[in-house]
Amino acid sequence: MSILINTPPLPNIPWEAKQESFDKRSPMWRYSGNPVIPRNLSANSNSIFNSAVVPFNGGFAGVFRCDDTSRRMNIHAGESKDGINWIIKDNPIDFIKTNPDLPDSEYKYDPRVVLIDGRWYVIWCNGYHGPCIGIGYTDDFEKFYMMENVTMPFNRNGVLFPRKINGRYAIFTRPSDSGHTQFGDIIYSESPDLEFWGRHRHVMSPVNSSQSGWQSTKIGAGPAPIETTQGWLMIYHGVLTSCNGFVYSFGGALLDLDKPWQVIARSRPYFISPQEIYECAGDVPNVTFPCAALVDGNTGRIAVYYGCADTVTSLTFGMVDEIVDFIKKNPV
Ligand code: BMA
Repeated sequence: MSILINTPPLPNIPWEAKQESFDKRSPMWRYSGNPVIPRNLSANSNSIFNSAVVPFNGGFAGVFRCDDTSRRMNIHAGESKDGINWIIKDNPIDFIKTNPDLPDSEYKYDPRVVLIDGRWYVIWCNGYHGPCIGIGYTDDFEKFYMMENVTMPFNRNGVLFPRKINGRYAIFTRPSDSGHTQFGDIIYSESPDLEFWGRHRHVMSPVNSSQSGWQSTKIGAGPAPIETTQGWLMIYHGVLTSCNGFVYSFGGALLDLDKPWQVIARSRPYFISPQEIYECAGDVPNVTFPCAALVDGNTGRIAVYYGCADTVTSLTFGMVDEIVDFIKKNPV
């Protein structure tokens, strides 16, 4: 029995056992075959990173951030039998508007995908007079429908919860500015219908660098929160400002199940920071950016997909009970 709640079994989760040599200062270890998605996997891609993967039809499906060789940002559908070898469509998703008045999207990036009540919802950072949070859905990963933007500009890192909380849909966002924002807190909001959002609650701010430098500039939610008996497990990225620019790492926090804006514990050390060559060298050096987690409800295995150096996509593994223990034993 794992500490997971409402999480179905996923016996074919991509997995590689922990090696003896693994770095015990983190509860997560990297896949030895990283990166799993190279930058040029689809016809015109300059880079494929910060992407979302879910179990689908006995295999896996996903929505991938592909910047093309004109350096335009867009999201593409993809499929895989094993979660490691992917086929990604050459063309971006052509969203069908659910309302003819919906404004066009100037660009799309950093998607997340979550199953709520039998439908797959896709959220992304949407270009509409600056970055804001876009949302749509699909039932088959073939046809995708776009809904009204969740937020006005400027906002990034929209992450939906996998179920309603107290009868309403729930989301994290990260209000920002139009540039390479120097600040960023995680905010929680609720909606009765996925269109009108309110009841905004502050969740977490960056931490003073004397306590936890990796998350001292800004933070943003990553994969959809994972429900456990110990609270929602939120894996999130944190940013440090160095003399060479931003450094993106990730760690985790536990949040109250009924009031997810209440933080139970938050990790002081990171889980993963840019250390491997594919995390340190690329279009934007020193970025590890998680957007999706596969979870096996039976064993408690977790596989996190994360973008590396804004160029390729990699996998890292952990056990839910060890991750939760690590957060509780090493809090900020
Ligand atoms: C953020 C987003 C991410 C990116 C990160 C590092 O603002 O654009 O997509 O991974 O910067 O460049």
